Amino acid sequence: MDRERMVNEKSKDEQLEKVREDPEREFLTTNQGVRVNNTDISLKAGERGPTLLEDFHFREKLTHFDHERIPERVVHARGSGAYGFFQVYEPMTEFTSAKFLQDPNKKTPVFVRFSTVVGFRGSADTVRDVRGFATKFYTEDGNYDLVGNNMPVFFIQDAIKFPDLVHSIKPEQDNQIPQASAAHDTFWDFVSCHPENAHMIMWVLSDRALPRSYRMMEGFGVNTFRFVNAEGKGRFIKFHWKPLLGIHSLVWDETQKIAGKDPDFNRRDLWEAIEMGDYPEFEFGVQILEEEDEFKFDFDILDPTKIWPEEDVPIKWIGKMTLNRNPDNFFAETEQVAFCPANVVPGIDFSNDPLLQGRLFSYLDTQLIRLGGPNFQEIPINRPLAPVANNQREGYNRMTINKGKTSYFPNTVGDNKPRPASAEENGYVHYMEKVEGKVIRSRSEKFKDFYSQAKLFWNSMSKPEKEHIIEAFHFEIGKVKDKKIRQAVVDMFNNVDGDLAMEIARGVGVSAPGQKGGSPVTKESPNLSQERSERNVKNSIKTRKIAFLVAEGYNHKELSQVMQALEAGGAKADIISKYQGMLKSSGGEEIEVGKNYHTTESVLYDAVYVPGGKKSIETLKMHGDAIHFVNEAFRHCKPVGATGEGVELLKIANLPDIQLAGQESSDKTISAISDKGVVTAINEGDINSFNESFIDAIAKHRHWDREKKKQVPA
Ligand code: HDE
Repeated sequence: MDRERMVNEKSKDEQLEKVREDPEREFLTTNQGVRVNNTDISLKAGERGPTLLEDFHFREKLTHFDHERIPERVVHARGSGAYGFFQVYEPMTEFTSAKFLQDPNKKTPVFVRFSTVVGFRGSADTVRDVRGFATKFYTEDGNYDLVGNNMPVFFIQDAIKFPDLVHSIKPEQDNQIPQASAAHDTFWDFVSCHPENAHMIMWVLSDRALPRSYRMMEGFGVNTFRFVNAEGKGRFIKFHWKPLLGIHSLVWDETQKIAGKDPDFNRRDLWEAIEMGDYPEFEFGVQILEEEDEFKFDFDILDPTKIWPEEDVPIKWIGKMTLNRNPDNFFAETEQVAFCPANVVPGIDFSNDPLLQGRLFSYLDTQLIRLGGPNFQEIPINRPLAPVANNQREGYNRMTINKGKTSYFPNTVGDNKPRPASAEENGYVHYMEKVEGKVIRSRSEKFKDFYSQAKLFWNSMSKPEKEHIIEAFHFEIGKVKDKKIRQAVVDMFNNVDGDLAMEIARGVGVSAPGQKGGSPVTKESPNLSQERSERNVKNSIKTRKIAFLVAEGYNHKELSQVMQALEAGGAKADIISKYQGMLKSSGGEEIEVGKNYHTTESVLYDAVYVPGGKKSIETLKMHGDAIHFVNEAFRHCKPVGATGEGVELLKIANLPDIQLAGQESSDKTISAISDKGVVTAINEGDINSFNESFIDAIAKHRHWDREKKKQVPA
C-alpha cells in the first residue's frame, strides 16, 4: 500500500487496535497464560505457616507491581492526552513540501498532550504555571511533533541555562517546598539574576497562566522553525494554535480553591467534553517570514524571548485540529508518549534559535531513561504510521522481530536494502543554510534588549488584566522571604514600567525604585490581551457549566425554561441542592439533583442561576452554603441569574452596588434587569428577555467591572 493511502483519520486507531486488550476475558491467567485458580491467598506451608517461594503467581504479581512506576518527566510531569485529527484548509505547496499540509481532504491522526510544567505528576491542575501543548501528527512522511506551550515566549534564550531555570523553579532542594509553584526564593533569585526572563514573567503572572480549560487556551511553537518547499526555498515560521471556544481564564482565588476541591479540574474538563461529544477544536496558524526580512526587526527573530508582533508579521490560519477521542489507558498512552521537537518531516526544518538547538538534543536523551532504553519508539503510542526500516537492532524491550541477515548499509547480502531515499523519493534533506562564524560563547547584540517586549505586553493589557498582574506579583514576591531578592525584582521591573515597579514595591514591603524607570515602548498589540483580543469568542456559551441552586418547592416552569434556553446554546446545567436524590417542585414535578454542597462548589462553575419557588427560596435563605455559593460566584465576577422569588436569595447575599429586579427605581419597580452580569427578572412574562440577557452575560465569561467590589467576603 502506498504511504499516502495508508494515512487517514482512522489509521492510528486501527494500528492501536492490534495491541488493545479487552477486559472481557473470562479467566485470570499468569504472564505465561496459565489459568490461575486463586489470587487471594498466597501458598503457605500450613494454614498459619510461611509463604512458599514456589508460589509463582504470587511472585509474578508482586514483582510486576513493584516495578509499575517509571520516572516522571523532569518537567511537564502532569499531563492529559487526547486523540484527534488535523486537516489543512488549502494546499501549502508554495511554502512547504510537508505532505500533511497539502490536501484539504486528508485527515491526519494526532495525539495531543496538555500539561503543567513545574508540579509533580500528582499535583493540582489549576496552579499558576505555563501549560504544555504538545502535538504528534502521525503523517504519511513519518511523525511530526510540535512541542509547544500556551505562551509564545520562554524564560531563557539559551538551552544551556535550562537546568538552572528548572532547578530554581522546582521545590527548594532542602525541604521540597513549595509544590507546583514559582512563589519562592530560589526562582525569583534566578529571575532577578537573569533579566532575559522579564517578558516571560509578564506572561506567567498574567491570566494566561490560569486557563479555564485546555480547550480554551492558545498554543505556540515558541521557537522559530522553517518551512521549506519542494524547490528547496526556505522561510522562517512561528506556529500558533487558536481555540475555537475562545481564550478564557480562571481568577487566582478561584484556582487556589479548585486545587483543593477538584485537583483534576482541567483534566476532567477535557475528558468530559470529549466524552460528551463537545470536541475541542483549534485552528492552526503560521507566521511566515521571508529570509531576506530576517534582519528587518529591532529584535532578533531567533530569540525565543521575543514574539513576532502580529502587526508586523500577520498570522495565516491554515488548518484545524479536532480532538475527538479519549485514551483507553492513561499509562500506555498519555504517560508513555514521547514528544521531541527534532521529530520533523520533509518540508519542516529548524532555525539557529539557541534554545531550539538545545531542545533538539534534550528530549530524546531524557526519554532514553524515562522509557527504559532505546526502543521506546516501538511503544504503540509512539509508533509512526509510516513504515520504519532503520537497521537499528537489539536493546532493552525490543519488540520487532527483524527478519533477514543484514542490519547494515550498504550491503550485498540483503539486496542493499533498506537504502537512503533521494529528495525526489522524499528523503529528508536538511536545509542548506549557509553558516560561517568563529567558535564563540556569545549572543548577538539584539538578544540583549530584555525589556521592550515586556513593555509591549504590559501596554497591551486591559485594566483588569494589569491589576491581575500586579496582584500576582504581590502573591509571588510576597512569598519570597529574602528582602534583597524582593528588592531586586522590583528594580528589575522598573526597567519595564516604572508605575508597575512602584505597585509591586507597595505590596511586598520593599522600597520603590529610587528613580522611576521604564522602557520607552508605547506600542500595543491588542491580541496579546485575552480581553481585547479580536480572536476571543464572547458570543457563545457552548460547554459552559451553570449551577442551578434549588430546594424542595422550586418553580419547575421557570427552571425548565431557563435550562432549555441554556442547553440550546450548548451550556450544561447542574442541579445542586443540600441532598442528592429527587426534588419535588411546587407543582409536583420532579427533578434529579446532580450534586450536593459537599460534592461541589461555585468555583467549579461558570455561572449560577437561582429559580423561583417560594418554599425553595425560604429553604435556601436559611442555607449558608447557598448564600456562599452566590457570593463567591459574584466575587469571581461570574454571571449570576435569578428569577421570581430567586431574586430574594440574591438580596440576602447582599451583592454591593447591583440593581436587582423588584427594586424601586425613580418612578417604577424594575421587573427585569441585567446589571454587570447579574441578571434578574420577577415576572413570568420576562423569562425570554431574562434568558437572552443571561446568555449574553455568560458568553462574556467574566464581568470585571465588578472586581472592585471586593468587600464581598467569600
Ligand atoms: Fe521542553 N522538555 N525543554 N520546552 N517541553 C520536556 O522532555 C527542554 C521548552 C515542552 O507532553 C522534556 O520528554 C529544554 C520550550 C513540552 O510529553 C525535556 C528546553 C517549550 C513538554 C525538555 C525546553 C517546551 C516538554 C521533559 C530549553 C515550548 C512536554 C520530558 C532548551 C516550546 C511534552 C520530556 C509531553 C518536555 C527539555 C524548553 C515544551 C527535559 C532543554 C521552549 C510541551 O526533554
